[in-house]
Amino acid sequence: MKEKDIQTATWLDRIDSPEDIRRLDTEQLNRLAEEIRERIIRTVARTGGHLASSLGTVELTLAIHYVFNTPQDKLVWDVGHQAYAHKIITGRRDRFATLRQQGGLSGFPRREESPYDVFNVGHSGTSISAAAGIAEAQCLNRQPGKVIAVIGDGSMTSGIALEAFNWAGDRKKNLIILLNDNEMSISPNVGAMSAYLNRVMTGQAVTKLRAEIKGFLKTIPGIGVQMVKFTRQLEESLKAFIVPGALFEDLGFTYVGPLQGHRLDRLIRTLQNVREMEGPILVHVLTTKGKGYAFAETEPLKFHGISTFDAETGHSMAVADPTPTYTEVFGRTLVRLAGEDSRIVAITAAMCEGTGLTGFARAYPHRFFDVGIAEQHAVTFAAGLATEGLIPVVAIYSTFLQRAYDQIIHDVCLQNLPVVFALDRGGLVGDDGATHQGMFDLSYLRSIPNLIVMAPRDENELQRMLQTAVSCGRPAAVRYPRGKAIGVPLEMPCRPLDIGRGEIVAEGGDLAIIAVGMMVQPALAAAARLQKEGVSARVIDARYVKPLDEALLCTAAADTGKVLVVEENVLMGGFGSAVLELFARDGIGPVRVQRLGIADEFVEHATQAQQRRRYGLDEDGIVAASRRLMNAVSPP
Ligand SMILES: Cc1ncc(C[n+]2csc(CCOP(=O)(O)OP(=O)(O)O)c2C)c(N)n1
Repeated sequence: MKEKDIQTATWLDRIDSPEDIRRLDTEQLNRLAEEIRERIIRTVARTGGHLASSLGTVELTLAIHYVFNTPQDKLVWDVGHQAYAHKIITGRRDRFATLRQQGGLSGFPRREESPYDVFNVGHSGTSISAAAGIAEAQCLNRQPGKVIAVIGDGSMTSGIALEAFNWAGDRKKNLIILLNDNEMSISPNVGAMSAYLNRVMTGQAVTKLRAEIKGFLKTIPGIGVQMVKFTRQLEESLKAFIVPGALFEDLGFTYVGPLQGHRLDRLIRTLQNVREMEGPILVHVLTTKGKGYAFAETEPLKFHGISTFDAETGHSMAVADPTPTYTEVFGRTLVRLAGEDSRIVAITAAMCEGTGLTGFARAYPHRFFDVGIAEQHAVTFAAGLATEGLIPVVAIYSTFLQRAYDQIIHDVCLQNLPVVFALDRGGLVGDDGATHQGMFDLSYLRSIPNLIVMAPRDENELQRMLQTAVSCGRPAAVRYPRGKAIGVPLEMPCRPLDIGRGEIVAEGGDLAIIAVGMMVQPALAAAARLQKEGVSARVIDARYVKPLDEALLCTAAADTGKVLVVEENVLMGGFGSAVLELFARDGIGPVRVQRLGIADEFVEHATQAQQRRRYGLDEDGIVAASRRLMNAVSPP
């Protein structure tokens, strides 16, 4: 940097790596923290992203990089949505403006991006397992260094985190867990662990009170000393309530805290001590979600994950559009159906708002269950409810349901229980990127016996499918996309569908475009364009990935001899595979089949439209594939 630049530079301009931070004093660090906050707010206002969580960890991030020798010391983030400050100070400051955009920085830590990103994340609860693995490997490799996991109180409730915690407490390897406790998951945190952490926080006050009572009792002549003895006896049994972190101590960790997470001086001093300690350590850090940005502090839920907004007012920049999202239509339909059938209950794994269940929770609080970030538990819990005659609807993002695969098979489908899976964010999800794509579900669900798998082409079909699912008496999954619906009217009364029946939505005889879910609309638009070129395409909305409408699909193949199958799912094992398997089994032919879907690769962050374009999953792509199919040499 030139002399003149140095004079006008902010502190942030001088930070190219954590090395630069280690040269600052506390006051300079505090100013740097403010500049980082400002940078995060301004950037996320333009790109969208996870704001509140990242604002809450600015001081913690600086303290970690100040005290520990990163990247030799390994820092593992949980979920990774709170790691924006980490990105900014680890050499990515100038690229931060590209956050979550095609070709830009990922919204989550990525090993491919930086040596400071030790482990790729996006799903909750993995940090302790990963850090424990790294700690074991360091031992085996006789490699020095500290391993630090940063996990939120919400993620700490997930099964994998508790499994890892159980393991690490016993293995006694050097492992530092920084529990970032802001009392929030996306919504306020739930469960006994959260209640315990709350007691630990207030336990400090109890300890003080206990000392005061003891002092007071001693002053009472005669009975005072006896009382103090009695208090001591009580103390052991009360330990769990009044000694901060006793639960963690009992499980093999040294507990440190609770610590004020926005006081850099104290954080640094404590972490310097912790760095010298051996064995598994849990440092309990109290932070405020949205810290330093009043709008986010007041409404941490709104600013957890937000699209573009005006940084001055906090108002969303999204263009007002009355068309509901699929999520909203799902939520409203479920409230309506629950009014008609008291057996319907709803379950979320810490995603009440995201999955559109807020209205349900308000209307039927006793029939609504937020189980925390615990997808496996959510599914088996639903199975338990179903054995007692209830109709549970488990609303989960497609990507997170991956966690509960065995529970779907072993606990729901094997017993043929009427659990409904409402799979939100099916298909390509956009800027959250590779960890959040819902592109595997058709493949991972269609191989499971007893399970019905459907995908709606519009919101009216969504309500019909949901009605079909809650009334079919078997396990059923309805898979729908992220974002706005089509804007079609919702028919009332809403009629359920025949199971396993697709529909011809455009007549034609030159080729058949068989689409499922959100691919039906671009298929229709493509057919209209092809018509102008003199090609008449029959468009079929398959509706069901399982069971297939075999007669409809085989007739289309026989009539046209040319079939294009379109799905927003990985090509392997998905809907197109099901169609090919059907044609092979029944010896349908001669027929030429082409498939459009997602290639055998992970899909990086970009807009949904960009992602769809990449795989030809839009009108242009379907037109181009249809032309190729028409021009291909006819089968013998
Ligand atoms: C397996 C899984 N389920 C759900 C989510 C969605 N999700 C992202 S962040 C989050 C809350 C995390 O809370 P916490 O760990 O306390 O972090 P905070 O945002 O409060 O800092 C949830 C539920 C996820 N990422 N992974």
